[in-house]
Amino acid sequence: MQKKWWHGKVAYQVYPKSFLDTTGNGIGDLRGIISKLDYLKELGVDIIWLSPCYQSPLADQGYDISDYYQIDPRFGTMNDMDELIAQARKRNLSILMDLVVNHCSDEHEWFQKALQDPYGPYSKYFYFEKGINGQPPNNWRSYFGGSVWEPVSGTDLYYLHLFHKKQPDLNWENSSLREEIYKMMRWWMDKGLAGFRIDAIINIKKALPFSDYSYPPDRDDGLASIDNMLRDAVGVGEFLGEMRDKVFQKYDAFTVGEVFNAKEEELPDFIGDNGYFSTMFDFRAAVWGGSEKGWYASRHITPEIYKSCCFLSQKQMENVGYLSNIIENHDEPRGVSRYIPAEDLCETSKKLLAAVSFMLRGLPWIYQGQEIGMENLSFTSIDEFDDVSTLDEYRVAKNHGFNDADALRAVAFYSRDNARTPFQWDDSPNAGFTTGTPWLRVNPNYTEINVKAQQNDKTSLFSFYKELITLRKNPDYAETILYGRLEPFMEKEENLMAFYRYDQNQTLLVLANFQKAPRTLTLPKAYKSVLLNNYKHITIDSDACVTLDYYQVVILELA
Ligand code: TEU
Repeated sequence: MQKKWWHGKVAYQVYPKSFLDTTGNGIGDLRGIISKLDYLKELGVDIIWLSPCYQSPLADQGYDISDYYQIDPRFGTMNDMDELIAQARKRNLSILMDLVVNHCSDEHEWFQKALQDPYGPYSKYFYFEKGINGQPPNNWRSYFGGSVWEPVSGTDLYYLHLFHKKQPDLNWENSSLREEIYKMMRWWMDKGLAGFRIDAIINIKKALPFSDYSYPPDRDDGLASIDNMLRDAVGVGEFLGEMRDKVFQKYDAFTVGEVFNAKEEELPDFIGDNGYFSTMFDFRAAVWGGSEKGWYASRHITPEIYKSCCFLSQKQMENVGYLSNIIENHDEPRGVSRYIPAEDLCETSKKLLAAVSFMLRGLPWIYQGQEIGMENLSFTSIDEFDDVSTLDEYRVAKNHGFNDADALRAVAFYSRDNARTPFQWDDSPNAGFTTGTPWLRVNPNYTEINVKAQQNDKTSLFSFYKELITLRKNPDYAETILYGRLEPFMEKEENLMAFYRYDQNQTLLVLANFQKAPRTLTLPKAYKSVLLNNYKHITIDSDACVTLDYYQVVILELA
């Protein structure tokens, strides 16, 4: 594998709307991010991905862009963006923007022109299709529920939207559209970005011509999952290869793909040495247990299954490319609330989860608030939710017969709003996020879980993340952690997540007791040193028997 500049780095996702508000409008902004660059530098972050802050009606929280060349005034100005890029560069921090090009907003100029002339050139930037006997062109279901087709008023046409109806899909078969996108991308790279996180990109290739999926409907709405389309769509690489050749390669851009549903045989094309992207997120654990029926039918992941998901992805990618490892993002529940059994949630178990994720092979990511162990919010009413996806899933649960309380319980755990509650900076009102009214409720546990309470506490989760990052960047161990192979150890031991990281010169062993009950095991060989431990002590006797305490994780260098 070719070594790359970003392999030894640590990446961080900022969700601007919930990061820090400096104007009192209750919404996070770019100046708030600028004011916290030193905080991110202290944590040990090198690469920062900004979720969208372009002009947008925020129908899908900015993933519905109405002008790719403007910053939305709620987040600040283009001068603020230029300042952020400049201030980041001063600190040797790389900025990525979110590239959202499967769709734009229905308020984008292109779409407005298409509506004005549904048979004109701008309608070809989208999918305007004739209905069939007054019905939508086919039976595909949007990711956000309901048909993917919306009528074009005054015509017998419909337009396609795989996501929200305010997010019309861009027609990537149209080379004029593609050139418009590449021009925009180059414009942003010329402003000094290091690259992009690439949104929902697998969706840009549709299975054409549009047809129904007659597979037994997976829900009682008679519609069919988009997964069917993704399975049948062939040739997304034609567009992704063109994007790489026409933009990324020219800037040596760092790119991370949000890729669900990739075909196994295509993975080397995605993130191999000359792949479409530098890396892609590993979503195996995040999607485990999901059901086409809806969130209400999802199964909760266990530590043992989390472990097997991680090992499976590591195995699959070890000779393919460099993964991006996450425990959460803006679309997922808080990782500590998802992967740690609720009754075991504490600083110690949060440190264990941090260590096993950070010691996997690949680029480690922190989503804002993960470094202080922010948790899911205990929602009390469906009225508290903002997320379109959650509101749809609530309807699905109700349609399936759940009462209000059970439907709320079913969706609250998985709601994207769990990750979008305001960042918890301190124990002042609104957790120091805003002097105004926060756009989403602050988690009441902010009085205990906040940066101020942890930043100078050597025993805090925040400090443990700093130790993990320092270890990854320690020249004595970096080569093994970055490029060493990963091999499970005692894999059959339930709730023991243990694995070697090794190369020809060094062997490290991660031992994580992913459970309450202590356990004793025999080391495979003598150890040289304890590199990291989420306890002050470790019990190892002369026979190399080690006892791991409640959610204890240790990283050993073996002799
Ligand atoms: O997500 C794409 C995606 O497939 C998942 O978001 C999933 O469908 C969704 O979370 C259902 O709950 C990207 C962005 O990360 C997400 O925030 C946007 O809503 C979506 O694309 C549309 O741009």
